[in-house]
Amino acid sequence: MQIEKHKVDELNHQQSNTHKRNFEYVAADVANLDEVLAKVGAFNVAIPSWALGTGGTRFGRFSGGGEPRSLEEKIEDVGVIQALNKSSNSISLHIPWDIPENAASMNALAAQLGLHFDAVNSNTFQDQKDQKLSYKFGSLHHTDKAVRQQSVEHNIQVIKYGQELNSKALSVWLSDGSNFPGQLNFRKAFQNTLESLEEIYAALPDDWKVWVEYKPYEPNFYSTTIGDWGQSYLLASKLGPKASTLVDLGHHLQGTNIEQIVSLLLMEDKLAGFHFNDSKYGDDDLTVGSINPYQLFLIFNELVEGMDAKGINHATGLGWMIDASHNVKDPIEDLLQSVQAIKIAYTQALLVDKAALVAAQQNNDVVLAQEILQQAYRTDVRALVAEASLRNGGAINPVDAYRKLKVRENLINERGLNTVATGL
Ligand code: RM4
Ligand code: MN
Ligand code: MN
Repeated sequence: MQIEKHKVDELNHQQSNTHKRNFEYVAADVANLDEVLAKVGAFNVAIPSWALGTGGTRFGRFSGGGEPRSLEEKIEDVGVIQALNKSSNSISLHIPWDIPENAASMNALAAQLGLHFDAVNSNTFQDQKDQKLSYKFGSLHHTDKAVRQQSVEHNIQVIKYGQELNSKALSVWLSDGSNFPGQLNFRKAFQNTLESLEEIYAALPDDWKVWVEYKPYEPNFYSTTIGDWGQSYLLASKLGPKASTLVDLGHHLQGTNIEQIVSLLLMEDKLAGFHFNDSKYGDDDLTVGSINPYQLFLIFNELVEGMDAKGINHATGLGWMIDASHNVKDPIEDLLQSVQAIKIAYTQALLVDKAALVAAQQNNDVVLAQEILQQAYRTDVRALVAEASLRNGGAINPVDAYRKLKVRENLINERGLNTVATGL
């Protein structure tokens, strides 16, 4: 299904008076309004191919109707998201969940919808049908060289698929670890991982990057071989300039100061980008901004400050991706909400009075520093986000438009009620 632009325009028209009033109210206090709107308008977040179907947990999965049955249909769903929010112009594939059998036609379909392919993700955390050796005890870190070799080859194969789609980065997330004390020699596991990653690194095309994701636990519950940003950073440093650390917001123990991690990785040119999601307890993969929007704002505050210090382009300098999915929402609505939450946090971070904050920090004026941050955080910037979307031809309110245009009902008519997408 494709969204007709005139229908979005019509809905916007119906909401234009309210929008104008809200926009003028907030815009009056924004000194660099055009710059803010241009930056928000240029900001895009990649959609994960594995989150377009209804997500599940290990206890069950409750599929919704009209789920995409093929990669084509997933690309079409991202086209719907992009048509509504004009901030989701790329899709990130997980291989082998989504193998692009016919790259030329995938590229053509994506281009027709104004999309391109973002980072490709490898999968050595599950055994596939007909796979020779098992990943039960890990992949790149495995004690058996033959298993390591098989997982290296899989990653190289993923790069090849990615090249055909004009992707520029490989994301590696390993579930490798141990479930019980004594199971693993940490040092050997780390060294095996490094050696395996070195082989993958050597196979990267010149203009490619490899992004190393970390996660403290699950599915292994005693140790994870790339368990935190220190371990990822160590690997990325040893590998070389094409390697950096990917921060998935759900991959931290409770209370971790993620914004500080982000700040330092950025300082060291080792921040690859993000898998955005939100969490209450662990890797919950909840809708971005649904649990802790203040933390998201604080992360964006560090990002904006750090990227500006280095002259990095906000829209294109880092990898912005969502990695969220759950089983009680319509996946497209969930993704629309996530992108909105990211844009809201980003816009608020752009409103921080940086000169005043620098002065307050210099003077150790703790109260004023907090006032400055919260002045931006407590500004209702939704009309600024809406205005940026409107100027790009998107909807003032993407979720509302999705419902009013009856997109899910149309998808169910087209694809049926009992469809199950590959993915989480
Ligand atoms: C992991 C991790 C990876 C994602 C898989 C599906 O927890 O977040 O990025 O690819 O889940
Ligand atoms: Mn992730
Ligand atoms: Mn995760």
